[in-house]
Amino acid sequence: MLTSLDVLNSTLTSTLRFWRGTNARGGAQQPARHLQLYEFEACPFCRLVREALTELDLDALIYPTPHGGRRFRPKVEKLGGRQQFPFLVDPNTGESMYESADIIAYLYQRYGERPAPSRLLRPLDVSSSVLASIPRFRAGSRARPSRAPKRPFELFSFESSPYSRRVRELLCELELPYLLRSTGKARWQDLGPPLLRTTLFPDLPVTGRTRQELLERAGKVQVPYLVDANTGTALFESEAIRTYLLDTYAR
Ligand SMILES: N[C@@H](CCC(=O)N[C@@H](CS)C(=O)NCC(=O)O)C(=O)O
Repeated sequence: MLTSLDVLNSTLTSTLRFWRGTNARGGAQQPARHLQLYEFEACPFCRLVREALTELDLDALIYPTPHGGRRFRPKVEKLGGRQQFPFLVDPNTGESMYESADIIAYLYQRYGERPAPSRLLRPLDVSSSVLASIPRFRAGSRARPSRAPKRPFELFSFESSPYSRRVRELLCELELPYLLRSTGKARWQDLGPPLLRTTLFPDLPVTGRTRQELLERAGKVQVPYLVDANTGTALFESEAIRTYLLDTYAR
């Protein structure tokens, strides 16, 4: 019951952002080395950057920096001079930067094959992203004690996915780094939950870079999907993933 309410509430957050961060329009060039993004889930500016990652179909190493976090916040201060988020590091070009608008423009210019969305919409984007954080209250905002894994996890997710958000929030609070495998929808037939697609279009082959990979590796296309190479665990289902993370890494 509580889980269903939480999913509903997470759905409201995605609705307040007009479901941006759902579709991956291909064409972006995958960087040779993973982009590194220091951010926290509840931050409205960070959300705008995460949406761009989905829409450009870019993977990135996510280093969570919730309030009170001690694992990655000091690194950002060392690299950039202050604790402000989001902060992007691109090891391919040696560039690093603050400011969500600059990061989004950079990602589109460097890795997209189309112009970044107009900055004229920026005030609407920022205000709706601020509103979108409200239903989630403090989720993905404050650090909780945890044990650091040796290797980052892999998380198949797309920004607007209400279920994936619940997992990302916990990863963020526990300051657990992960390789975000962007799993945005590659065509309109993929809209809605996985069951709808398999019912309406049972014969449609899976398309999308990470969607095909997910099918091959895990047998179905559903997010969130967490892979923890530290323990050899791989899981679907947001509630099961949350329980696993709390049992294995929370202190
Ligand atoms: N104009 C900046 C604003 C960034 C910003 O204000 N970020 C807040 C979090 S939403 C922050 O870094 N706060 C400091 C902190 O969390 O310690 C942007 O668009 O990136």
